Amino acid sequence: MHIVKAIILFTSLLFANEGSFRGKSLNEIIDGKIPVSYSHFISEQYNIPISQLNPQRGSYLIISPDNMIDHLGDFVSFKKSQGFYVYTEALSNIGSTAEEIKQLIEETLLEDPMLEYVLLIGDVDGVATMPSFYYGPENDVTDQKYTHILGDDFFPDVFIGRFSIDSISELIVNSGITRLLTVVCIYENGVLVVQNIIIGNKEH
Ligand SMILES: [Ca+2]
Repeated sequence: MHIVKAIILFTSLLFANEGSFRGKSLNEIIDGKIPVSYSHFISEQYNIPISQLNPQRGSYLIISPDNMIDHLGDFVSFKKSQGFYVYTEALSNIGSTAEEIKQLIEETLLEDPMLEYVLLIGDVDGVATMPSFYYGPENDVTDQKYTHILGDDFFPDVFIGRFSIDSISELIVNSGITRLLTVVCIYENGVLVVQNIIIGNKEH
């Protein structure tokens, strides 16, 4: 009986560790602030009602080829208007390989536990090259490896996206579309009751 209990406890601890948010203890979660986009994940993993959490808008890291940096102004302003603290990093300051980019993401996450999103600008080839990781016989590409930072697991530790653009005009179209998408969440007593994606013009 004791052995069974011990096995169950050990298994629970294993899963608790795997499912923890960035290695934080229960007390650290309750006493501190958390990135709002992880509210539901943290609520489920730690079995805490969302109403007892302190979710706040976090940080947004943009990594861009040097020739695109000067065209990110409107998009950066938009993300700031959503409450994000925005980092912008030029590729030449980081390096030229996927491993060097991943190291920058890791350093940012370790210094700033409120990091929520990483946005890569540029396709894997072309005039605005942004490296990625390759795998398999078909030489497929994945950005997910950028998010495997904490723990020896395949749980992503940060959200990641990419504008796979090859020109400045494509960048403007991509950032424009993103600006026009608005996610509206309505909560009642900390419970999500309505979530809509609205497409509209910000000038309206
Ligand atoms: Ca992980």
